[in-house]
Amino acid sequence: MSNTRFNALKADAHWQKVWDDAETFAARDDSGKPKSYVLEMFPYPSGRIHMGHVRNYTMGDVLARFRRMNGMEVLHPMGWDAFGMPAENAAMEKGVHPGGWTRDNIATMKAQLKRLGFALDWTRELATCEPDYYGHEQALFLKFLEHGLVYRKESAVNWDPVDMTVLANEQVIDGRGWRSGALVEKRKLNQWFLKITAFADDLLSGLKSLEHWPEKVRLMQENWIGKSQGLTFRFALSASAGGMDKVEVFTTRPDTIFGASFVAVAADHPIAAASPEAATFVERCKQGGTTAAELETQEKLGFDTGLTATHPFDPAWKLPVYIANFVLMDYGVGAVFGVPAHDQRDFEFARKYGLPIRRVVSEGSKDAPEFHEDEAYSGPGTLVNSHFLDGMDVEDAKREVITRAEAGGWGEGSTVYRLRDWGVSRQRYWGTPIPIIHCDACGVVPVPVDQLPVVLPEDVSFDVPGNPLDRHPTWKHVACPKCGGAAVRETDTLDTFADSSWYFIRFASQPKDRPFDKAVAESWLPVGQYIGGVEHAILHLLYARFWTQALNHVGMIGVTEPFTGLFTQGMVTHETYKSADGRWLAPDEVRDGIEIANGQLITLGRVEKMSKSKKNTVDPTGIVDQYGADAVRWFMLSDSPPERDLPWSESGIEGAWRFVQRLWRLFEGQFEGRRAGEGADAALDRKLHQTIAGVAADIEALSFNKAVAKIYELANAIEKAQPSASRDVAVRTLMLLVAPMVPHLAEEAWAAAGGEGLIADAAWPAVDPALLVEDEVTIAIQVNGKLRDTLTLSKGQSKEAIEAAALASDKVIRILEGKAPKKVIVVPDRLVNLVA
Ligand code: ANZ
Ligand code: ZN
Repeated sequence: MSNTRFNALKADAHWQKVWDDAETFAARDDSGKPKSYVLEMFPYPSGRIHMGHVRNYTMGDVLARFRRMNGMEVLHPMGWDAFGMPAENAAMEKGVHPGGWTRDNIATMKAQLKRLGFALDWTRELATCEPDYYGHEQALFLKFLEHGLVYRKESAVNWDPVDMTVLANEQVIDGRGWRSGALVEKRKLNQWFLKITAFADDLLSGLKSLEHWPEKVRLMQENWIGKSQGLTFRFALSASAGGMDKVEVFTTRPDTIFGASFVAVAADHPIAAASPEAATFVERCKQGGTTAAELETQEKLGFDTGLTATHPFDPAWKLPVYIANFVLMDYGVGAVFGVPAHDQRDFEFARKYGLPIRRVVSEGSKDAPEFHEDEAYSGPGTLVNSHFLDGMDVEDAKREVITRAEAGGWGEGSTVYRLRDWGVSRQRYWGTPIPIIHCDACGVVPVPVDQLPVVLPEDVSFDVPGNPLDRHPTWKHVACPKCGGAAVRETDTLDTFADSSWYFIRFASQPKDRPFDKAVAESWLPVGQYIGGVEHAILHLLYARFWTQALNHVGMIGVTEPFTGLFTQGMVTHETYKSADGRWLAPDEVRDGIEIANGQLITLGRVEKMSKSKKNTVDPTGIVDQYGADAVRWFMLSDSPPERDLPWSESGIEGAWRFVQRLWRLFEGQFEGRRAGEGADAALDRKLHQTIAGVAADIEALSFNKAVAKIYELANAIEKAQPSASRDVAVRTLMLLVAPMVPHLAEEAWAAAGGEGLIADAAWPAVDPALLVEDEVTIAIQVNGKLRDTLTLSKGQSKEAIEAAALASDKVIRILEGKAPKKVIVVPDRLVNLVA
């Protein structure tokens, strides 16, 4: 048998061209086959593909190819999340145009993806930065506006006075702009909002139906939505303040009402604004952080307004009213009553300002109360010191107080959410223009749908900070669509999360004249398997779910959940290296613990996610050129469970390459003109069918590493087997089993073996269920009732054969000291008991 080497470079190029020319992976809307939608999160075109992409797309690819082989019409598309800040940063730093920079990157990355042989439907490729995508997004925005799901509101933003732009919270580091380093100011700007809060309950209850989502992601979304049920009620004030003679508060613990010792309002509450003496304190509060986490850790500070609030159940009981830095204006109603004994924040506050700590929930019984001395207790228990609530448990007491408040007309049961409406305005050039015109006479006027898309002007400059749309000489000046008078365009663009909130629908259906066709989109949706990084667990996945619910609400689509299956894959990691003088070194600057350039010893750092900052990245393209696409794909699937991190290693990729070559040598035996084996090999038949079934189940479960392990085992079994007709079948079947993973090798072998058509189009091998049954049994050998040895025998052996095998056991011979047993009891297929 000749041993040729599999020439991956040649095979990769050849088969990629064949698939491309034949549009093998173009999904047909009307094939009549059952449909399957497999999607990986589309990439941001940052420049080059990284190993994380390779791993993500390989996983989706295996599933897509597998489902095609199982007779499904598979939609497996690819596109580009192409708007965003990095393009503008490149424009500022390198003087290139964001559009040119982005489109160049797309071209590079597309070539890199093609080089990996992914079974993608390139006929549906889209880039969110092109008017034929974002124009339809503008239409959807207007549709939402028409249905009251979009509104405009003045709201505070982080303003970078040097870059003259609004910053996202993540872009503010220690109070300074992440790029400019300038002290960030709070500014009030008119901003557009999408009413995601209108869907808070639907987004929450929808999570229950998402059984094929990781539990952890569902929990993260649940917490983000943050539903709280309680009571909103009003305290009468001793004097009116800020035009109010009452202060409204929200509580989730109405049961603790008799433990109250103060009322507190947020620094930007109207009551706080009404007190001139509080101005300095209020100013100070505003400088502190405002995120929930920051508020949790900050020192609790308050300002006594001198006002008092009357307890709703006791007119003689007056509570001091404070302004406090731990009360948020945009949660609940921006005011609370404090119960130091049962809320940790209130506890710290009370300690600082000498307020009473009244314990009203006991962990013990009513008569033998048990309390915590040095901290607040927020768990369940029995009500004490609480008049008509005494003896009730917490839940009953909550209900009782709500009932009395509603009966008395001073409060009502209510639900609040942590979720805020989605502010989508960005003072940026490289995004979807918000299709609105501002007219002095008519106010806010939507751009008429027949005038869409509102196209971004190309002639912009980035030599001065700020939004180039704002200072463009002509772009923003338009005639008002209503009155024809001089008007200006909205110069804000949409948050790029809007672009990724519906791209999966556009993939499914892309008519020219509207965002998508309802029936066609519904024939593909929801995405059955979505694969991406866990970093998108909240924002992207929540926005996409909201957008789908909103489209459903306005009658544009029948589905309510976009992704029924979600998988979050682990990261690709690599060792880190540091030079003797503390510089990060790239893997190719190091050999055998030595920095190649200067021969000095390096220090080995931790294994971490591949990142440019630590220089521990490996560029996929170089590796693919060296080992071929299949070896890279195989390595991505083999070593780690897909949800765990995959440590990249030279030895790992080499091992994958060797296995690809080993498969080739196995396959060669089947190439045309080779002599066929004869006769059956029952054990190999069984192994083969168990592998077919096992690999199929593993791929469906995305347990690729397990599928790989089973393929290794089968390859071993085939290599050990004698020539036979069974062996020939096993080798040909193995080509099919590995086709989703190493498709170039599989095509090459299939063609050389005279297989019909493309292996990509071939059917997944059928399983003979009879061969799945295990036919070996383990039989226990006992001597005087004690387990001494076990036998592995084929099923259904005669009593005599089992007895003979048991007596031949070395262990048994030793224990019986060569003598014959007095008695032998055989339970076929189960056990042998020897009585000595
Ligand atoms: C009295 C009370 C007693 C409270 C007690 C808690 C424990 P979650 O579960 O997160 O919704 N709260 C209400 N509005 C607030 C605001 N704008 N800023 C800061 N805190 C606010 O929390 C609800 C609880 O957080 C409410 O119930 C209120 O304090 C506080 F033993 O009322 B509670
Ligand atoms: Zn007008």
